[in-house]
Amino acid sequence: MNNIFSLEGKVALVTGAAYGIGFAIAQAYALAGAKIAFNCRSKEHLDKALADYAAQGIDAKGYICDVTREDEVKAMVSDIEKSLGPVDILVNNAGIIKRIPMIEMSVEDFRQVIDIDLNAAFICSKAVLPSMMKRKAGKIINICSMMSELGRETVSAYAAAKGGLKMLTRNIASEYGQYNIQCNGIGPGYIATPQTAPLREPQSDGTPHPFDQFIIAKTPAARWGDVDDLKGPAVFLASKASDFVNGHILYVDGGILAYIGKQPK
Ligand code: NAP
Ligand code: GCO
Repeated sequence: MNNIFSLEGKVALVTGAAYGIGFAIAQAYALAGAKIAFNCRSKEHLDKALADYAAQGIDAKGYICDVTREDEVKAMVSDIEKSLGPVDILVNNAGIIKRIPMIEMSVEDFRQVIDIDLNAAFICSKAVLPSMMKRKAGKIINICSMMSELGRETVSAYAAAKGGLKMLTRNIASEYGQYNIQCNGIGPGYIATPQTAPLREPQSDGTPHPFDQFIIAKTPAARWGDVDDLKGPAVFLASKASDFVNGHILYVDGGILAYIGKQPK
C-alpha cells in the first residue's frame, strides 16, 4: 500500500511555496520522494525559503516568477524541464487575499486578486499540460478554499476567484482526463499562516480576536487548521492512489462545511 502514495522520481512544481501552505505541501512531496521546484515574487522570500528547505534536507529549486506573467511561467517551466525533468505534479497554490467591503474595493484590487488566484492557475496549467498530454500522465492540484463554496463580508474578489478555481478544476478534469491527467482541488479550512494572521491577532486588551473565536465556534474540530493537516491530502492527490479521482475538491476544513456552528449557551 505504501507504494501507491510514493512520489519517487516525480517532479513537483508548487507555486508560491516560499512559506505557508505551499511550503508544507512541498515538504511533504519531498518526503514522499519528489524533486521540488517552487516560486515566489520576492528575492528575500526566495533566499529564506531555500535556506528553510535546505534545513529540512530538501534540495529545492527556487524561482523568482510572478504566476500572472505567462512569459515568466513558461521560462520557469522550461528551466525546470531542463534541470529536473518535465513537471509531473503542479500545485497552483500561489494566492493573495484583499479584505475590503466590495463597494469600497477598487477595480484594480478586484482584478489583482482574480489575476493571481484564478488567471494564474490557467496560465500555469496551460504551461505544463502539453508535456503531460504527451506523456499521458499528470497531476494538477488547485488550492481552493471555503470561499469556493461560501461567501463572507469583505472577500468578494477572493470568493469569486476561488469559486472560479473550483470550476476551472472541474473543466481541466473534463478536458484532459482522457490523457490520464487528474485535476483536483484542495479546499483548506481556516489555516494558521501569514495570510490569516490578521484574523488571529489578539485584541489590544489581550482577549482573542473575535474572528478567531468565530472560527473555533464554526469548526467541529474546535481549532484552526495547521499547514501539516494538508500534507496527507496533498500527497494523496499527487500520487497513484488518486488515479481515478478527477474534478474533486477535497475539503480539509475540520468539518466547517458540514456544521451549522456551535449553538449559543
Ligand atoms: P501566504 O502565506 O500568504 O503565502 C502565499 C504565497 O504565494 C507566498 O509564497 C507568496 O510569495 C506567493 N505569491 C503571492 N502572489 C504571487 C504571485 N503573483 N506570483 C508568485 N507567487 C505569489 O498564503 P497561504 O495561507 O499559505 O495560502 C496559500 C494558498 O492557500 C492560497 O492560494 C490561499 O488562497 C489558499 N488558502 C489559504 C487558507 C488559509 O487559511 N491560510 C485557506 C484556504 C485556502 P511572494 O509574496 O514572495 O510572491
Ligand atoms: C478569510 C480567510 C479565508 C481563508 C480561506 C478559508 O478572510 O475569510 O482568509 O478566506 O484564507 O480561504 O478557506
